[in-house]
Amino acid sequence: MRHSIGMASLHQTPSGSRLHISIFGRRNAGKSSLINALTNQHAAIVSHVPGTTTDPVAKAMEILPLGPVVITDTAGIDDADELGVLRVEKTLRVIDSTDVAVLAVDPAVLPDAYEEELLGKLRAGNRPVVVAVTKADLPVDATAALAWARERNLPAAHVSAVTRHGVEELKRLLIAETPPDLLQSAVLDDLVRPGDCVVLVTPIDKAAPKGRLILPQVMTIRDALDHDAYCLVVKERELKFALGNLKTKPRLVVTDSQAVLKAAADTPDDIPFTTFSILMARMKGDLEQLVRGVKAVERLRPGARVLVAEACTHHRQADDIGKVQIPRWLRQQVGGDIDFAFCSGPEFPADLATYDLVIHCGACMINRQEMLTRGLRAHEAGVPMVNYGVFLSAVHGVLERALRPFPAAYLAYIEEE
Ligand SMILES: Nc1nc2c(ncn2[C@@H]2O[C@H](COP(=O)(O)OP(=O)(O)O)[C@@H](O)[C@H]2O)c(=O)[nH]1
Ligand code: SF4
Ligand SMILES: [Mg+2]
Repeated sequence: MRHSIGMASLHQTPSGSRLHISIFGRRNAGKSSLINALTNQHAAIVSHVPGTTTDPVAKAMEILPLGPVVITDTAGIDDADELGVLRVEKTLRVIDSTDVAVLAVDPAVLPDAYEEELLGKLRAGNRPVVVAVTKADLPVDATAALAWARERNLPAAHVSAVTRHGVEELKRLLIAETPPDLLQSAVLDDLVRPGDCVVLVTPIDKAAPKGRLILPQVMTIRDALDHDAYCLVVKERELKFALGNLKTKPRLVVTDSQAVLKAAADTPDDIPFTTFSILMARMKGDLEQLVRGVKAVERLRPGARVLVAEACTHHRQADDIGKVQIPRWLRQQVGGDIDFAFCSGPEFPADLATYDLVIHCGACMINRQEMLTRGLRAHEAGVPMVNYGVFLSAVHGVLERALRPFPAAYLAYIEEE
């Protein structure tokens, strides 16, 4: 027997595909508070008593926009009472499972041999390190702590867990330092389990390339197989018949946007349903941010400034989606003229704050790291950002249904502003 479902699920430990971030630093450096600030949750225990959390505690959580992560609070490994050997062993064990390390430094307690030794071990293991100089709200001069980081070529942010100053900057550094393949998530992550059936609706119309399927379709099929699930690929015409013939309900129906209205009508309401565009938007960027961005379209007024950003300089066609179709739909939605600016390729303007909305392409030619960084820059500038796929699902009136399989993004969509 080649496929044992039991084996497969063992193989897919939930933390396997999560980014592992470990927070190092001495007791009271602000590690637990920093974790809370990063996650907006009270997941780690914060205490005034040194060493309350005495063992490395790993917790799975969601850090937006990084996605699912495991954060290890390394409380206790600076414990002077503990036998040196044990302490070193614990540290090395944590470093082993670390993808990116955060070194928390209290500006009032300058780094010394403890931090140097830790840094040496992290560098020996080739682990990227970001320094968080903590407690930025306190009247303590952080110049020396920041200089310490700079002299060692370590990116550093000055953060406060109290005011959240610098938290976005820290996230940006984490994204920049993380090896891109570790930030990459798969198309169907968290959506299918071994043994599930996924139904893919792929219209074969004039726009479909001859003799093959397009990349998002192929990627989804491949990823279903990687998840030990199986696929049924149909054209929209056969969908209803195919669903009727299945003995068990499929876990998910995914459709091409071209066929979204018919596919939605033919898929019973209790079967999770989404589009390839939404799957790609989630894989490439921060779906929740893009959903908030699409809601901002409703607030646009005539005369608004909108940046249409494309990540590559592909050959443009007469009815180009970015230059022609998107502007037309946006003008229709807003009911007046809009001041459009366009950028393409690696240029992404520094002065984002002058725009009322950024509408980004599907980002197929750039990685998740770059797209997340663009999203964070828009967020920092206070500018909503949406992408073509999410915007078009809204234009087609199917966004609400297509978001239901993604609870956080769905909540962002239905929540009152
Ligand atoms: N004012 C201020 N106090 C902080 C900040 N971060 C942590 N603290 C305080 O510093 C102490 C140690 O913080 P904690 O997160 O428990 O440090 P840990 O031992 O490294 O986990 C606690 O009293 C926190 O309230 C901050 O950003 N601003
Ligand atoms: S969606 Fe892909 S092909 Fe189109 S502009 Fe963006 S990166 Fe280029
Ligand atoms: Mg702690």
